[in-house]
Amino acid sequence: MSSTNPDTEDEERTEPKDADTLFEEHEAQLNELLADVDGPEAPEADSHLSGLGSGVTRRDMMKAGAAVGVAGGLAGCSGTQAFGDANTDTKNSGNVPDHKVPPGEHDEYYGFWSGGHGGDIRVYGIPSMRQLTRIPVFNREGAKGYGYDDGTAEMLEEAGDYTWGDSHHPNLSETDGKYDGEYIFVNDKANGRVARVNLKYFQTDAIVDIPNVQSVHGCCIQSPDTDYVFANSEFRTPIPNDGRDVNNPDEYVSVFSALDPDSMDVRWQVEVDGQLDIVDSDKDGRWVLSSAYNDEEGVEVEEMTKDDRDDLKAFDVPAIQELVDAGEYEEVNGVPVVDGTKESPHNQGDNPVVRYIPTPKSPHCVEVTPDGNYAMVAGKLSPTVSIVDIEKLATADDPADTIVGQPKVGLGPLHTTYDDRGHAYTSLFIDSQVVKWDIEEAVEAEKGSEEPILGKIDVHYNPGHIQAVQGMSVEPAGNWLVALNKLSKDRFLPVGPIYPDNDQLIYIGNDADDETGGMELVADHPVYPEPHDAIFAHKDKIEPAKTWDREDYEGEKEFVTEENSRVERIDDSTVEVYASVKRSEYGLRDFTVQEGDEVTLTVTNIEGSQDIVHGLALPEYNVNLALAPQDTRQVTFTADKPGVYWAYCTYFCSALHLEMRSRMIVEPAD
Ligand code: K7E
Ligand code: CUA
Repeated sequence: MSSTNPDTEDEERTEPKDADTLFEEHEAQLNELLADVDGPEAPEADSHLSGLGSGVTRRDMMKAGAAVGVAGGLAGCSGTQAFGDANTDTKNSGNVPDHKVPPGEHDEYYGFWSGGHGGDIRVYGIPSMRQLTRIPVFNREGAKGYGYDDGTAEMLEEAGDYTWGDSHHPNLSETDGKYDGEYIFVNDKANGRVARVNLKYFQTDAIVDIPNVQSVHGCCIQSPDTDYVFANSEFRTPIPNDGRDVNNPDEYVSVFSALDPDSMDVRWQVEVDGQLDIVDSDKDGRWVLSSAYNDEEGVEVEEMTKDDRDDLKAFDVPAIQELVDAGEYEEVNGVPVVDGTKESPHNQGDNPVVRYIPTPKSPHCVEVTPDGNYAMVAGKLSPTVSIVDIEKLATADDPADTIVGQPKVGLGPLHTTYDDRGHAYTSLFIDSQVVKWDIEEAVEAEKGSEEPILGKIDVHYNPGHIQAVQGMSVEPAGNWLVALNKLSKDRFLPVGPIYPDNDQLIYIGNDADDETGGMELVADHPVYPEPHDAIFAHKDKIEPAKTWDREDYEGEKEFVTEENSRVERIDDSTVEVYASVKRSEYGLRDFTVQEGDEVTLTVTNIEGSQDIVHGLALPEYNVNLALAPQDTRQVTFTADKPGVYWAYCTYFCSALHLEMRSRMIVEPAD
């Protein structure tokens, strides 16, 4: 590996660039990296998918040569140079298992992707990368009738009635640190919400709009037993944000929120100094760590990037819960808010409830190792990853002493994931690479050392999150890794100016002593904008229902049979219509209401067979129900347009699907 430079860290600390220079250099460097791809280029012979880091690297190196120089100035690292000219003959070693899954066979793992500002969760099979379904969460979605039946529409309304969200971080619920297949919890960065997806039905069953926060970025569950769900507010605002202190940014705050995973109520919040970004839990139910940029508490980019260090916040959750139980809080908008600022009385003495740990430099993520020993904080504007020793959080006198290693990994480190053999993998946004490194070696090496690096692989291009199978749990699988690349540039047929992202599948099951450390690129996969993170679980951990269990809605909604399909007039202006549905008919061939009636339609799919789904759509009434077998849905609307309306089935369910209709007659008022 190339030379180490332990001085970098000090140089960076003593001579920070001024904000304008830093910002300009960063922009110029990004522009260079993204510049001048006019059209798809024929792949060079040696830049085939499995030809790692060859043609593409050289081409980009030509273009980005100057830029790398700038970035070197920015972050004090020569980054790709050690690898750019390396051996290009890195065709598939033959040791990679086939990622293609033959017709009729199943993938080994589920992958759950957040959909970014699409607001959904996408479900993929790993390793085939086939998309299996999408789960609408913060978005309305016609294909699943989500947001159209009364139940889901009311849930979305009560959670703020926004029509979209920005989902970033899906988390699987755990028992004993292992995925238990019950729920996914996911944040909405845009509107400060957290949602829960029930994995029995792959359906969103709760959304909470968290008081006192504007945006939620970091989101995690508490390991090992999902006793809490945690949410970081990224944007500082006055709280309550009701018009007070709008021109007084010193009064803006960020809070850390703890939710009850069953009721989805906010149990408490902690106000902090600085800001919060991403969050992860230790594996013992005590410490929860939040990374941060903008501890400067700036409102403009130059201020936000001014300082050389931003504080990681480590929350002592049981200690905070004790304060709340003892009434040591202020209630704001109905939520107990504990003072976790540096000056707080709770943070004096030997056992502060929030520890502030300086980390370089506007860092991005924090991810805890599968054994729970360390948390990795990727430096973003620093080429390092800071290794926090979690055991030391309770004992270190100086919080800075909890940082026990700081390997220099490359430019723009954002996210880290893990295999089952003591290796960490970090995404390098600016270098467009994934770097593999040895965790214990990095703890032993001097800070700023490149010695722990085992290899780097080019990805295409600009990776954000990377995830290895079960790398966030106590049971990492150590075989597949996906790099969620923000840009695909020239990798796919052009589809207009909004390009797909590119998720790349990388095999990490080999530890070869070569330039990539054995990592092999296996597949490109275009994705609709814009996933941020993903989480993977072995298929045996997830047990989806094949049909609805009607006990799950008994007492709330009727199970409508063919026999009790009927129209009930409740009063002069209210009508209830009940209809069953099966191949290829509705329980009512027609139903009549009066113009102006409020109509509640209750429909049950009485089929008992898996995969026989029916719909009920009513043209010009915006009615769109999707009904899985044994499910009942309701929709309420006002019959304000007289005429004949054909209710029809939206799922092509049988040879008589087209004939499968019912007629709604709306008689004119006079
Ligand atoms: Cu790095 Cu929102 Cu996890 Cu995007 S976040 S990349
Ligand atoms: Cu039921 Cu088509």
